[in-house]
Amino acid sequence: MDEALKRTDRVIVHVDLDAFYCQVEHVRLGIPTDVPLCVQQWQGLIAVNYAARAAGIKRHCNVTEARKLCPEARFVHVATFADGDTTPQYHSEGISYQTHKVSLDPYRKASMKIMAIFERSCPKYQRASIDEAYLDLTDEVNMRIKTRLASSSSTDMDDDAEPDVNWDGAGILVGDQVSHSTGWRDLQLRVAAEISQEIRATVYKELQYTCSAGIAHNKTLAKLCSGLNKPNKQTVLRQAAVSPFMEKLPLGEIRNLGGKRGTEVEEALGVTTAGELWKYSVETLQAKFGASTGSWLYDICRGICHEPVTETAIAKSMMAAKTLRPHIKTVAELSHWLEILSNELYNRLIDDNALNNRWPRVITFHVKHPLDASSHSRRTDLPPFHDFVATSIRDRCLALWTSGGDGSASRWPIERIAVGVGGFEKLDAGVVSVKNFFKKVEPTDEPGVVKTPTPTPAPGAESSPPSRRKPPAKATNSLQNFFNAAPAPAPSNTGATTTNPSPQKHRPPSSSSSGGPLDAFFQTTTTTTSATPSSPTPQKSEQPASAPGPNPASSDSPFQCATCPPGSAAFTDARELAEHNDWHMAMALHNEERGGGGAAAAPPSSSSSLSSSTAARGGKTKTGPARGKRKRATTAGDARSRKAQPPLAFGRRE
Ligand code: TTP
Ligand code: CA
Ligand code: CA
Repeated sequence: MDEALKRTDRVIVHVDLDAFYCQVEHVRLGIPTDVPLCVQQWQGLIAVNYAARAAGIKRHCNVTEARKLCPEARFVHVATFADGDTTPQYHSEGISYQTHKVSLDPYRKASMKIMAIFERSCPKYQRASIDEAYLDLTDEVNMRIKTRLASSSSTDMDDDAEPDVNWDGAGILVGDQVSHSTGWRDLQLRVAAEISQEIRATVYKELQYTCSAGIAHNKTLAKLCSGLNKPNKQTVLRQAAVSPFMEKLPLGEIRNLGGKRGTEVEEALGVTTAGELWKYSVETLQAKFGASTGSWLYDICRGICHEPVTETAIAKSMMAAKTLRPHIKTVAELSHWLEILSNELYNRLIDDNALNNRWPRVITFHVKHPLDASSHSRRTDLPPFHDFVATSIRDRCLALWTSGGDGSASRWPIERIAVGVGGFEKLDAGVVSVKNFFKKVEPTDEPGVVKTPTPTPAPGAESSPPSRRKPPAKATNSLQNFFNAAPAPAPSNTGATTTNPSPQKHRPPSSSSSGGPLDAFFQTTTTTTSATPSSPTPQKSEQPASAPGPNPASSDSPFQCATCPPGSAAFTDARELAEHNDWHMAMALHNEERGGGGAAAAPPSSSSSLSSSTAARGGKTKTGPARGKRKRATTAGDARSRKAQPPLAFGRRE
């Protein structure tokens, strides 16, 4: 038996929620899922449920078009912060980009709960976007196999014998729908299918969300499979079916080959499917695309992928930003928008503290004036956790603004503002006292009082999910650069013949600064970003969010990004362009914080998926169990909260 298990492989499941934002709204509003429902942001749709898809509505329709296609569909606008809101609200009237700021908090929170189930079910999991994760089930699968064999007569099985596998009830098989097969690897997949069903059932039972899953021997194949039979189904790719499946697979459907890089390969070699790459030797591919990328291509077109499931890195910074249209010209307006950003960061910081027991030291305030090429930034300290209230960040930024320093203090108008917090430190020494301090606080309904005894868990690398996250059609970096410097791949028993390092471990090229898929997915709204690379595995469909990408239909749009390479980032309207610019600003700040200068970063390429409202690196993010509800400080309550908390040393109110 032990010998036989050595002939097995890894078993990876990729799980992706069905029409995720829509499901969150179905559950919140108690609307049955067979009612067509779309989630809108301003006048665009960012999620469309399956009933609405059946009526012909697509994600890139606008609300007017969608209503024509399906008059009975429900349209739910994402939550927003309006003037005076300290937590995001589901406003339904008068929502405007000029007066509101989108919050994807409800989806982040739902995501945290889902990820907690994944983690509970499989400690080796990797959050890959706001609504998807990879689970490495190898250990659990092999344990189940051993246990079952031990309790049956099969223990006597000859090491050369191959076990019988019954596929009934396992899900949909890619290729031939065989009902039986033999082999250890198939047995592993069959057991993984069983565990996957258990996990999906748990998600449904606890949260009423359905999800789809792909089950295969590596991440790339599992990801390809999870989308094959949506919604609410799982798909298994047996090793025997890999070659026929890959042979016909369009190159662009493979992770990292969905954008410019895929096009580069297609054009250089005149190929469109993975199978057409088979005729090229690894040496030829390396000569054309570089050693790492060539080797990676050679493997990936055969369905070979060594990339490990890695735990999510924790964010190193958080940021919120807003492009201001019209530009603002008064301190009152600045104060208004800073308060909105302050509230947003406040909520996320408190969640992050509950989850990671850390607190940032520094606030960086960024201001961009219309005619300036780059923004100006200044820093100050963040109040300690126990002195922190919802308006602390606003007050400190206003103090920075009025204190002058780099010549930007008195300059109006302002086109964009961004506020970042970073320099996180563990509250190690004070951990007990700080936690105890809050535990002793009596619950109160008084608004504005920071009661932290029972915080809700936040996803580690929190970030805002994406809004429009179609990647720019053209990435700025070459395919070759993409994988350079990749670490050597883990040994594989998939039969790979190449000895070159696995490129997937490389950071995506697009933004020198950042941009793992996690970032992306942590990303959130276009206007809220945090930057920082996290996961080393860029994924085509996981580009959530970082840089709001251009609408593919708008390549001749007059709304072109001035920072991106000419023609590479066109938007349908000024609002989308503004959101995209917010992302640049966030990235610039992030780069600056990392010592990379303040220049605007390139937007994520199609495969780099940056994102995030929270950037990360350097730690493990664990989604822990909910610790209960916490009252947030509110603006109205700030005065009251100040009774219990000393006023800030500086800061000013308008
Ligand atoms: P997806 O998983 O790509 O899509 P989905 O979950 O809505 O539908 P499917 O069943 O096909 O997986 O994205 C997850 C959520 O991310 C989606 O519900 C809304 C958000 N999102 C955006 O805001 N903008 C985008 O461009 C995309 C692709 C997704
Ligand atoms: Ca999904
Ligand atoms: Ca997804």
